[in-house]
Amino acid sequence: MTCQVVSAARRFLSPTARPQLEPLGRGLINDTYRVIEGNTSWVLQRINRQVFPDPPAIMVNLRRVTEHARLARKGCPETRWRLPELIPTREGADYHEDAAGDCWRAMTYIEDTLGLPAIAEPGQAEQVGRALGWFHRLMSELPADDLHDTLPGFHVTPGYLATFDATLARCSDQVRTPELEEALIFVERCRERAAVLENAKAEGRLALRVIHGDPKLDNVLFDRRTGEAVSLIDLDTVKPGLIHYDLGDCARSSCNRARECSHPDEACFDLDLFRALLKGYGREAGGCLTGEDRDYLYDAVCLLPFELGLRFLNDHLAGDVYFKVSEPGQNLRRALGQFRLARSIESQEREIRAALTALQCN
Ligand code: GN1
Ligand code: MG
Repeated sequence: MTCQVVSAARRFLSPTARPQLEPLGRGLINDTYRVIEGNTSWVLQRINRQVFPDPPAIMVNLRRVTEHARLARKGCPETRWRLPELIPTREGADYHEDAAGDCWRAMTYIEDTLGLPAIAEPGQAEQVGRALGWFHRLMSELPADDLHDTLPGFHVTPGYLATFDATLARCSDQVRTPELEEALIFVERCRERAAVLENAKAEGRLALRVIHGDPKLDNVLFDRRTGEAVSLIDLDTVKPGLIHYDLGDCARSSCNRARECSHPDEACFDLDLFRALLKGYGREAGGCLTGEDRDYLYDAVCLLPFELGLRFLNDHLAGDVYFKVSEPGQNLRRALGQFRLARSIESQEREIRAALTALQCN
């Protein structure tokens, strides 16, 4: 572990502590570590300043959201649902800014849990749906304008399209490999539909609520013993938004038979997993969805893999400056994986719409 990480960890510890540190999770933006002190652990994160320009605003949101969850849990102590809590620095601040200008924060580690690299059976997808439904229900008690918009433009697909167009114009001399060609053709095919959610928002059909912003499978924690979902972590993107972004993102990540880093050929949307995800969501999110919300759910399921693919593709063309990569071309392959997933969704439109119509909201 580098000196910078160790000395950041020390800001949250007593001066004599001798912690052990190990990398944690598979996040593509922040750097995350587990800090182990005897029998207890906590989580240390370096906030990526390139992506999140205003760490104090993130911390205000985090405090609000985690405090709300803490109070809800106090009122219902037997609940299985938990959110991480903030751990202050030795001086009592919410985060520490080091000499290099990096921001560090600490949060509780939710013990006896694990993340799943992929969904193996519908019961697990149902648990993921319950986790997102629980989160939406809990956050529905907070007014959306109580939170800062920490990442303006996040999930605004037409904005990503405009950025992509500018990037592509700058790299017109890129060699058009068959993979790149396939990706570019797919973008043109979907271009017209890119604004569907933003238009519905502008027309007042869809309202802003407090959303998670990144409810991918990696961010759901399962109880090691019972296999039940108990938490949704990674709260930097919790902010005002459309719950459609969350549902679409959760479905693209949990109902894909392949993983984000798998070969693009393996991408395939699994209907059984999707039905199970909706069953779990409907059970928890009781009454959160309006009739108009439901009208746009299919669009969201189609749009979110396209949007993420477009973001990966843009980053590939821009030189891999946003998403971490472990080898050249990885962002292009990730983009193709998302685009093929979107195609698999389109080819099952009728069945997906039927599953959405059957979605029960108690
Ligand atoms: C990023 O850092 P991580 O892995 O939590 C990204 C999400 C993407 C996701 C794809 C702030 O999340 O939007 O869906 O990668 N987060 C941000 O794996 O851009
Ligand atoms: Mg995230």
